[in-house]
Amino acid sequence: MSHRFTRRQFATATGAVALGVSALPAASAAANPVAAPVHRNFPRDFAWGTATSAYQIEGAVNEDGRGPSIWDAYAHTPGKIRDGSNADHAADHYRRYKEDIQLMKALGVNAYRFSIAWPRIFPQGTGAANPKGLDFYNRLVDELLANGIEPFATLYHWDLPQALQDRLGGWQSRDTAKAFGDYAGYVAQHLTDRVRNIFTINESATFIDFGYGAGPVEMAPGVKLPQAGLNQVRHHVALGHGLAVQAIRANGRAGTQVGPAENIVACVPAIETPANIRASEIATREMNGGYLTVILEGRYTDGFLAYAGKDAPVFTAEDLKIISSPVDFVGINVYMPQHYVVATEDASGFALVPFPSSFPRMESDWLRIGPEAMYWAPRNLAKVWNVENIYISENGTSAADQPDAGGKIHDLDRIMYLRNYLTQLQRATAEGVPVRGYFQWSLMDNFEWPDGYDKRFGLYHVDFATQKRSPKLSAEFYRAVVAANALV
Ligand code: PNW
Repeated sequence: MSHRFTRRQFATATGAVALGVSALPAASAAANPVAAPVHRNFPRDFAWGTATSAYQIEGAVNEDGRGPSIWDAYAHTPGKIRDGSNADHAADHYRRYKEDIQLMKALGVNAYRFSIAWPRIFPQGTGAANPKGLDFYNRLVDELLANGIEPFATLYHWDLPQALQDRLGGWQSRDTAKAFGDYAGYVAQHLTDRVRNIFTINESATFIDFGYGAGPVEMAPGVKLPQAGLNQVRHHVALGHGLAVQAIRANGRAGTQVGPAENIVACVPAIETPANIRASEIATREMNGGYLTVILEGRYTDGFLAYAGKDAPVFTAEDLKIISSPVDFVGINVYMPQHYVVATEDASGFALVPFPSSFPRMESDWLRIGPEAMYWAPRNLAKVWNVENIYISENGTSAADQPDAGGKIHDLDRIMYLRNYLTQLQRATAEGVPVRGYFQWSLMDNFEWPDGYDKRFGLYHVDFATQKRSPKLSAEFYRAVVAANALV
């Protein structure tokens, strides 16, 4: 039998609406549970922001004494970037930052996460500072504050000064960790009179695995290390984080809030039973063993060391103390569930469930759609380590973004993605998970690393030929959420 409406059924259905049957009598309206609106609010004083990073938007790579970074060299190497592009001009934010702050204002956000380009501040990585480089961030911060937007600065979003790569092999050397600490101290001295929140390092997991490992994606510097070398890089990056925390405490204004911005390995219970939930907590600790766990506990877990075996990093007890310097908050970038987890009877207590090939994804092939990661990642962070202040330092998606005849982009898929993830975030905050703010990635389309300009993550569309910015439909969605401080 056909499932289509017969002509008669169709006539009856439309007829009912035409006759006004949908206008229910008052008494039954009051009794109708559908009529009761549920306010899914976020906490008072919640920070609503957007996020960007220096190399992805600034351009002006030779301006005002900026030194080269590993991403300049990498992007200019033929064959490395999917569309053959580089970020020499990117979104020209270095010149258009005032206009871009007005885009934020139009969204109604009260916070902005940006990154500082280390090679603008120290063109050679160490040595003489470049005051003109710092001046850009002074102008940016002043303009943000004048517009009522709280600046959150990230110190390292992957644009390592090329000089440190040439001289030291980048993060393969602990001297790079030390140089990073010195740079952090300098920034703290000059900006923390106005910048109250600092993220140290963005997504160590991503730039280490893709920059130094044999991962499915390659990023700068594009060095392929064996496992032992990779674990040593990991250790140096964690050490760099700890040295930066200490330098900010020593040189920054008292009360400056500092923490990492990590691509947490989000472990989600495959089915939310008590046993699987417990397994997801155990997995969270083990699967983040190379970075968040050592930062928050001051030790590598037995599981991490056993798994690494002879490839374990070389470290001292003093290193672990530095790495675990107390932080004020933990920032996590949440895009997807890295793993679904079930409980097991064996010693480990958990198993990772393989993903079926039909698991849904957004436009970037790595971006799996699993909104409940936005509940479980902060929930397990708070549960496992008693973290009291959490920021979602990034969340967002690429989309095909096809303009209609009038040029408007109706990015319903991005709205779908954001609404579902924010629903799970509200579930977390309603249960008391201490998430203090959310930074949507990204304010506008930008240079998406090895994907070049081929993948667009912005709430604002950027025409890279004219640098014109236009709001997509998702910008209107986000503005409505921020204005209501609730799901809409
Ligand atoms: C993050 N993955 O990168 C970065 O912090 C941003 O700079 C970037 O633009 C954004 O997310 C969107 O990609 C990631 O393959 C890159 O799992 C790749 C992955 C995750 C995060």
